[in-house]
Amino acid sequence: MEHTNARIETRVIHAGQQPDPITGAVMPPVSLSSTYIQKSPGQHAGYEYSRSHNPTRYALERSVAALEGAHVADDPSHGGLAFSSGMAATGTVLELLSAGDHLIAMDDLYGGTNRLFSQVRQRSQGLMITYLDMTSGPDALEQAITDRTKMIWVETPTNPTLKLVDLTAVAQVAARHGIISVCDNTFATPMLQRPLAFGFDIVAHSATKYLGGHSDVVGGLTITNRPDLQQRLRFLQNSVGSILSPFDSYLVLRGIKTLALRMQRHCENAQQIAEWLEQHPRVTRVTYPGLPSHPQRDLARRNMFWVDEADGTGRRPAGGGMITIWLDGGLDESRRFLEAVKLISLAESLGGVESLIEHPAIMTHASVPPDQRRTLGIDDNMCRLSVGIESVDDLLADLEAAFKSI
Ligand code: P1T
Repeated sequence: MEHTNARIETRVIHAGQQPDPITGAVMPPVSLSSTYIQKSPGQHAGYEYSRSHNPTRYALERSVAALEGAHVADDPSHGGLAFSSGMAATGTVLELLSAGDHLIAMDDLYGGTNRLFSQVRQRSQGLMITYLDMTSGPDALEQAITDRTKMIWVETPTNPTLKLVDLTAVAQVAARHGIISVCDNTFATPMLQRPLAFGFDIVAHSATKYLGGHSDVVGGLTITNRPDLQQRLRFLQNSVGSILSPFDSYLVLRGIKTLALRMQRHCENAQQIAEWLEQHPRVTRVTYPGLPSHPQRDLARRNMFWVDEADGTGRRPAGGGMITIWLDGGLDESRRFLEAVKLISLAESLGGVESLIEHPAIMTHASVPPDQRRTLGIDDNMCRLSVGIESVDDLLADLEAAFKSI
């Protein structure tokens, strides 16, 4: 049973997995065999070679396909594919494009995505890339489209400035022009935001973050509900070889089982901390999609929400677990603050059970050209906080002690 009609809190635990038919094992076994026996040349039980087919990876792929609302009926993964990292997933999606194709990307992206686009694929694949602030609405996007535009790539909320993209508007523009639309859904997760339901063609994830959830695995995912794109992505993944290992597939699948619970706590903690930070005298600005002061507050409510039948509207707004702040000061103050946190770890990455904090300009977004960083506000006084699921009182106390030191 695929549990596709069950609520998402049930799907995170059951979707894509059945007890092992031979042993009855409730968790999918970690299937390490690199190859599978054939009765006669070309006659096998659906598994030929582990780069191409792997039962543990398939279980993860079916699980995320169910969470993002994909169901490609004739595909063994139902529209999901698991990659060796988020960047491997991104790189393989770019392989859908041909030399000379034009890609329009949101202007704020994870630094590594910007690096892959501008410093690798522009040269090696001959892609033409336009970075666009899509918060200004669909008109600017329409104007940027040329007859060579083949893909639109967004993150929402963006990393690290937490800007939002109107998913419905972008998907409609893309569909009207026959352009493939891709949303990196790493920050929101399918618990809060399901881009396919807004009309997007492909969802990408760094599974290293909330899906894995425990900072102990690096992985990536793509999900699509278009059979043609799934077939092509599967072909490209098998050709390039950018697969997730069976053990890492198992770890992500294990992490996903508690995704609903974890996201609930990430959101509750982050909401409280964002409200507290907004009042703090050492903070000049806070961005968090759950704050009434977020410049796109109405869009936040339309894009990101819990599906909650108990609530009359069926939707309860949710801001996610990421907060970006600008401190009162410059690089010296940021350094002192980041060196002073004790419970919260100064480290790249996000989405784990433990709280992490970082300095985008020096760390995750160092590869973004300085003028682009300045335009986006990725300044020396900006810090990005990934709020974990610890006691919120302990997190607030840690932040307050660190503020005292600057
Ligand atoms: O690190 P990897 O699993 O390869 O994922 C890349 C990636 C893709 N998309 C988004 C939105 C991301 O945030 C990332 C990775 N980001 C970090 C490591 C970071 O600290 O922001």
